[in-house]
Amino acid sequence: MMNAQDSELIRHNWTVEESLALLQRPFNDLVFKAQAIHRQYFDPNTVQVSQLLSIKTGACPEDCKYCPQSTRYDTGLEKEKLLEIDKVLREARAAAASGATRFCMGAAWRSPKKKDMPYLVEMVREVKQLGLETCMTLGMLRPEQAQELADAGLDYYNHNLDTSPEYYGEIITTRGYDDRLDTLANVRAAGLKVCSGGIMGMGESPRDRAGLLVQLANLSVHPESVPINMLVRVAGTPLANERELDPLDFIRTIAAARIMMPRSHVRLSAGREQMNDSTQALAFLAGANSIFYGEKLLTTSNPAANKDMELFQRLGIRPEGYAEGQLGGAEPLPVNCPRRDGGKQQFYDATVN
Ligand code: SAM
Ligand code: DTB
Ligand code: SF4
Repeated sequence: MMNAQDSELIRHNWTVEESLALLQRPFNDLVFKAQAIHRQYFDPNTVQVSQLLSIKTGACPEDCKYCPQSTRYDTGLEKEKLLEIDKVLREARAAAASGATRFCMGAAWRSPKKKDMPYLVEMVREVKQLGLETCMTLGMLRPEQAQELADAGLDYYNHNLDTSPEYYGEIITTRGYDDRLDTLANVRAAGLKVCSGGIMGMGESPRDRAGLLVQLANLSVHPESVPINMLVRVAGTPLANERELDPLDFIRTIAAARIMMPRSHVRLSAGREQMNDSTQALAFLAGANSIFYGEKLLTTSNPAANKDMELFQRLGIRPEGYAEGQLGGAEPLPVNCPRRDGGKQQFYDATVN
């Protein structure tokens, strides 16, 4: 239900000029506005924690210039067949035990094949039984595939728009922007929650970053989850030598995403390992409230879990779903799951008001 505040702040008619004007505001004004909006919709000291697993690695036929998994670039990646369900479940149990509340499974596919669907359905069912939220990112989905995954109990589907419609052709030629929008529409129509965002630092202009945010914010329902990735420059990919984006411009993008999609979780996504703690702290101040946790993203590395928990502790941040009285997820919880004691031991035992 929309209240008066929502109807003013939750908009779907953003223009690129407005979005660009946000990105170009004085930094303090922009971050202050983002934090003020953030506080109207979220606990400012809580961050959602997801863990990623690559269930099928490498040998992807697509030509995404940023991606180490494309078969077209020699990145030295060892390709792997589809992981066995037992192996996925072992990883999911470990993720739950170390504090993640969502488990995201990614495959280096253009789109899933018919023969893969029973395996994917079974995987969703079993991971859900562990009390974790489930997310998949498998490439393009047709309506009936999205429905099959939704019926299996999948919670989220990740499919990024990556950049603006204008810049997209510089980065990917094997599928178009409209293909991506079609998949997002199919995912939404199936009743799945949408996770969609992009990558910063691919040589795009501020107007392209503004254009991406407009595409996301003007969807008929805002994506529930908006991953803002900093390009991980992988040797062998065409973007390996791209100039590093000013971290403050990355923070600006997070702040504008927070302002334009106030109720969405904005994820400080790939690229954290290359960021210092202060940049990450600024991202949380600008309204980021989700991270990928665990030593690995899909194929590249991520900060060690203990380093993240130390940062959370220094910032007085609690992982979402762990505060007393806020325990989420379906029972039964796995043995050793920190949610059994509210996560107090593992994460955070100071009181922040
Ligand atoms: N193959 C599927 C697809 O492309 O939709 C799913 C997996 S794909 C690796 C998921 C997303 O990871 C991409 O859309 C892209 O946004 C992100 N990604 C891939 N390589 C990246 C990199 N080097 N740096 C930052 N993000 C990256
Ligand atoms: C997203 O936006 N970022 C994640 C997830 N969705 C699938 C992937 C990041 C991948 C980074 C490069 C790699 O580890 O291969
Ligand atoms: Fe394939 Fe996805 Fe990588 Fe593109 S981003 S090359 S579709 S794995």
